[in-house]
Amino acid sequence: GMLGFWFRAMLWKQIAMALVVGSATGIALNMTGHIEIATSIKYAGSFFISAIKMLVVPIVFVSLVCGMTSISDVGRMGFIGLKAMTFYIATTAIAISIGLFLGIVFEPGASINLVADQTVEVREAPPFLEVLLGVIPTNPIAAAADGNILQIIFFAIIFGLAVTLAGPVARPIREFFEALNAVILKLAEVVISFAPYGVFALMTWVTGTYGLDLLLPLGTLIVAVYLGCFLHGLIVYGGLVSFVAKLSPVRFFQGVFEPMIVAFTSTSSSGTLPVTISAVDKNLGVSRSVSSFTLPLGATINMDGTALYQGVTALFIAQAYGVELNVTDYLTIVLTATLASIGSAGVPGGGLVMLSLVLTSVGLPLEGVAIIAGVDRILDMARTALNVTGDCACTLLVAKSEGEVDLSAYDTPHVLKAAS
Ligand code: DAS
Repeated sequence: GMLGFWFRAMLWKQIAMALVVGSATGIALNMTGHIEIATSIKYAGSFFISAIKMLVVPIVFVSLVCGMTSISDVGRMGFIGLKAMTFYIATTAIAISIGLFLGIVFEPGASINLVADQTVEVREAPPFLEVLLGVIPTNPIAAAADGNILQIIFFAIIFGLAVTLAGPVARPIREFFEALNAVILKLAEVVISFAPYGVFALMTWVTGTYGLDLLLPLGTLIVAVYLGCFLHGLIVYGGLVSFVAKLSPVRFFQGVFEPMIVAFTSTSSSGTLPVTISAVDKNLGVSRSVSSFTLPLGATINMDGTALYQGVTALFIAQAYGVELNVTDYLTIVLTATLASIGSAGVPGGGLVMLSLVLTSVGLPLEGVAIIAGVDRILDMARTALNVTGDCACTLLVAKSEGEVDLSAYDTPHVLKAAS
């Protein structure tokens, strides 16, 4: 019967069903005035999110150490890093441009008339030298305890290199990490199998607390951000995968479906990492010598969805307050939104915090953030899903150019792999 049907379904189908049924349940609860039920269901979702987050630090560290010990050529590693960074920054700039374009075309703030009650002083971008210095952990254990991904990446890279450099004597260490990696990936698989229930609970909560009425006044803004994320994903990532990597874009999107939905409902790229790493490994056949480095890096600095959202919302706020922007302002937004998206933490609402940087750089009133904050969760879902998809697309492209994609794994239909 129904139960058998549910348990026999593939994981990605269960997740897709949970998304639809959860949204419908939330809207029904909201319309019948049972918002408190929707709010309490959130806790079921939080169990799932906590369980994945539990795996972030171990999976990033262990998989990166394993990735490093499987690389014999250090120069090549640097080259992979350079390629990934170039890709990350270029696609981010494209994303903001799409955001600005949609902001101009849709004019989401045109119907809103607000008057700023304070003049804003222009703020400077964050000191990047400081950010760079912050990458070196003075205490690696503290870095792990704080979940500071950039510091963990740094320590894992030099630790992994040292294992290689130490030669035969370090063989037990390498084997130990290989075994640990297999265990942690297994653990991730177990946690991910609960994704449908987490997704159901989180969707019920979001749609139940927002309801349809609350979304209407800012409807154009929401449509612009969702459309932008959709277009960027389809055209930029779909295009790069088919024309540059010469791989099937359909397989790509099938393969990253699970991390996309977990990102969509959890609104955290860092939190989604275990799911992302496992999907890129299993569904796309990317070698971990590339993915163990580019995925955690991407989850921390590559946020195309966040950049796109910052572009659209900056224009939204300018329109709502009747501020005219000139070409210099647009260029400033492209620059500061690139920096702001790099600086955003991969946590819920990380991009909203950094939005203030973009606004002040062109003298827009900061109170605008308050209006956005009301619907930020809805916007966060779309941008986080795009952020994570971008990390996967970049990883696939870099791996393909390095000959590190197992093409037979990539071409095996996702459904068959799930069944085996
Ligand atoms: N939600 C964040 C992420 O994890 C970033 C943001 O808030 O824009 O990708």
